[in-house]
Amino acid sequence: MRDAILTLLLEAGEKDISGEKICEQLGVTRAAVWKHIKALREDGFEIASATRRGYRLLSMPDHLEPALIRHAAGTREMGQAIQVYDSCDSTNLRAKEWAAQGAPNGALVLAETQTAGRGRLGRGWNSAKGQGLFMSVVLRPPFEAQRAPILTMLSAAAVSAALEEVCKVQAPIKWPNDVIVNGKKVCGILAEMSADMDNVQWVVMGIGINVAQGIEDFPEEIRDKATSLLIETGRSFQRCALAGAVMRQLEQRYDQLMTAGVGAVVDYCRRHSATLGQEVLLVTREGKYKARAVDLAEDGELIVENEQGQREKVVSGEVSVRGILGYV
Ligand code: BT5
Repeated sequence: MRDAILTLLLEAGEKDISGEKICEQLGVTRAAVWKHIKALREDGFEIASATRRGYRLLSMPDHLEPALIRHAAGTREMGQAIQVYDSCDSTNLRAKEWAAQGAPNGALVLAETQTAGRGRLGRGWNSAKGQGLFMSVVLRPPFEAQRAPILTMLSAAAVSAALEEVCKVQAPIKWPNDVIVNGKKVCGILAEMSADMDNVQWVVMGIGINVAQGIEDFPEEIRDKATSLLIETGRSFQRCALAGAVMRQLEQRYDQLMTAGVGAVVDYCRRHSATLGQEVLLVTREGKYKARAVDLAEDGELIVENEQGQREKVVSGEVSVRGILGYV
């Protein structure tokens, strides 16, 4: 009911919506509407009310609210089915559980904080309460497992484009799974998948975006490479609006991938790459070596040139790419 009332207030925008209309549309009593409006106010929503004219939403707190995210996204699928946790172990774990129980394509899990936020290869993800977006989307692409890595790039492209749109910052992609602002990591992506012999059953795309941390909020050992949108722009951003923008960008790009193939994603990542042209250190199971990142292949894999001038393809998931001079 809270969600439905909030949705009606959001849809009314700058106009008032009468208590009577809310009662009619939702089939509840005036007293019930009043009770929910009161609860919303207690949670920090500023709602104007005037006799005979009705209610109007003036401002919102920075809570993770499904109705706000859905409204900001304006999508068909991505970010429409939503679960929000105040605290959970990892949104990827929760989304994997939901996926196994049949969550639809685009289902989204968010948390205010994570007690066991995860990075790749067993690493952790620092998840300061209320200061970041910690979210995981369930994707059900109708293709085989070896095509799944493109979805990580697609998600990185969606985050990069959303940050450029909402925060007006340049947000290039450090291949394959980081989004960078001013040379530091503002977002990391962790893809996990379940597949059978023929097809992907689901992919859970975990996206962590640092929104409102100050530098002292990060543990000391990552302060040289981590940053937040607040640190880089000096501005605060509504996390629901940002989550909605990421979902909108994700849906657009996902639809395009399904209808026209990988070309547009790879092209976006090429044009917004923090990696291409850089000297990088490739860390593989066999050891480390230096190379220059020269291009993205048509399938999105990284092409590097080693010190002997030979070119080779790097497959994501098998290597870490590190900058020689800084993080990028
Ligand atoms: C990643 O791994 O960048 C993937 C991070 C994915 C996080 C999201 S949050 C929602 C969802 N639920 C989860 O449990 N995970 C996903 P990787 O490339 O391995 O980078 C991890 C490394 O980044 C760590 O070892 C630290 O050095 C650094 N790091 C940790 N927390 C960070 C933060 N908040 N911001 C920037 N860097 C961080």
